[in-house]
Amino acid sequence: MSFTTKDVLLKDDRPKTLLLQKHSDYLSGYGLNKDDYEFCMTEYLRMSGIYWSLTAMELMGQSSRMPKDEIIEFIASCQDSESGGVSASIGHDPHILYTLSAVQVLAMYDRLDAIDIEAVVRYVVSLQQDDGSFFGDKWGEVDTRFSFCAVMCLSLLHRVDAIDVNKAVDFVTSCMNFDGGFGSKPGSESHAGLIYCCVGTLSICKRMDALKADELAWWLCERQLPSGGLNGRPEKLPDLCYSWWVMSSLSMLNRIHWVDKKSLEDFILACQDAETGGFSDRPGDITDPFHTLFGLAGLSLLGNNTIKNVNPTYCMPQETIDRLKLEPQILH
Ligand code: GRG
Ligand code: ZN
Repeated sequence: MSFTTKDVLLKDDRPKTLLLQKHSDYLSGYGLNKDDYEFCMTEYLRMSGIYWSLTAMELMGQSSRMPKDEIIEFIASCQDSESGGVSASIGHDPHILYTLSAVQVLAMYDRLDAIDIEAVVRYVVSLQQDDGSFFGDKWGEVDTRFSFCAVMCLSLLHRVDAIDVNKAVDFVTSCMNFDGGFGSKPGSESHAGLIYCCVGTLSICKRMDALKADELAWWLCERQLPSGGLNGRPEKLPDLCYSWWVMSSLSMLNRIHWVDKKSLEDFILACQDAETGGFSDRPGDITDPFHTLFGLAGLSLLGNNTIKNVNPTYCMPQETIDRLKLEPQILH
């Protein structure tokens, strides 16, 4: 057995301040050249890419630099007229992940009228199974991620009542493990990303009472490594996106003070690229919009007041959640 901890070392010449202007320039330039190799290779997740970028820009107060009309038109042309679901890109198959991203973007823009909402509701309802779980699309994969996407999507549309909420909650709680954590399906290993999805589902359904809050928060704060960064499960390297999956969950549990905030902030800042802008998974790696959102959102949860408040359940600006009059449950 090895007792060495998998971790990274933060270098002395790492970025130590928040480079907001760099990140805004990075995201507003992303995808301007549609022939760019990386942009082409990520077409299969374009709709989520738009959600990550727009949310990050909103949190920096820079969303006016995004091509709003082009984005709304793109989303409308990704809705499938048969199923009502939304795809990642034009001509792709609809999936609940991209349906959620589309609804999140339209909610931020206050333009939910741009797609057929009743058709979205029908699509989400059609994916719920007898045991309360959700398929991701017509091919039938079940995952607690999809439960969260379904519930969040319908809540943004004020239509959670269209599904069987009790059964959805029962399925999610059936994925709870002895350590208080959650996996992708019953019996699957606890993983911080899926814990966020399950706690988020219970937060939206106002069933946080179903959690073992102390056990779960203990498992979550144990994810912090000497570098200050967080991993997603034991024996794994730290990754910036877990600053979101772990800290948002701890926030909903009202226990973010269980991690060392200062060293986590140092780790997040070290994941910035001072030349290109953007954040990467670990210091020195290549940046991307996904980690850029979770870097900024993580710093927002840590109380950075140059970034707008992010809602820990929805990973959207708190001002959007307030405008929609949504009140996800947070433990007190
Ligand atoms: C609204 C923010 C938001 C999300 C929508 C899709 C989704 C809901 C949540 C995804 C949650 C999740 C499963 C995150 C984990 C992502 C990730 C880094 C997976 C990598 O897993 P491994 O096992 O990596 O390859 P590790 O770090 O364990 O080595
Ligand atoms: Zn990551």
